[in-house]
Amino acid sequence: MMGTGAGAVLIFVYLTAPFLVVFVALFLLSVRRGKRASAEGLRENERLIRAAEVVWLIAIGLTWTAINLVSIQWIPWIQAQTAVSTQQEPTQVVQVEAFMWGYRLDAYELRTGVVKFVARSLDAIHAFAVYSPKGELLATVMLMPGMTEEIVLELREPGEYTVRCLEYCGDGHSAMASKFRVV
Ligand SMILES: [Cu+2]
Repeated sequence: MMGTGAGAVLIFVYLTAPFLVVFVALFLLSVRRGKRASAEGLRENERLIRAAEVVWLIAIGLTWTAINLVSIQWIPWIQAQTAVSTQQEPTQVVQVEAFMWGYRLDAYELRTGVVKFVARSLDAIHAFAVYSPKGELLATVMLMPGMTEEIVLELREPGEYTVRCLEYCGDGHSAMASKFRVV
């Protein structure tokens, strides 16, 4: 949990840094312009407009920073605790066939616990991605035709899970999905 949180903060910083540079540059530019304006002895209302621009810039910057800091807790993968990759022995095995454009799972209703998914593609390259009932991506594996892939997941949370394809595979790709239920 700790590790994931630190990773999230790091990514946040990486994403934020370029915007911060632009923001600081705009801010300095604005301040310099304001100084030049007062040196040139602009009329009072023009100076007010310049001041308002700086205030506006600061307000936007602060709002934007606040929104980013507050919303970091809602990045879904920080909370992805409903399933974990595990070394434990599976108590259930599900056979998965992927094809253009859908999935065939040989079980719809599973019990909470350790589940092994044995997946293969019947035609093109697909993916087998599992999403929790909350919509968090739990695991994904690429399915090459002719090869069998296995994912072992500990599914802790009851509810309806979604299976999706994350490898572009043609016209029906975006609708290529299936469901299973954990009780
Ligand atoms: Cu696909």
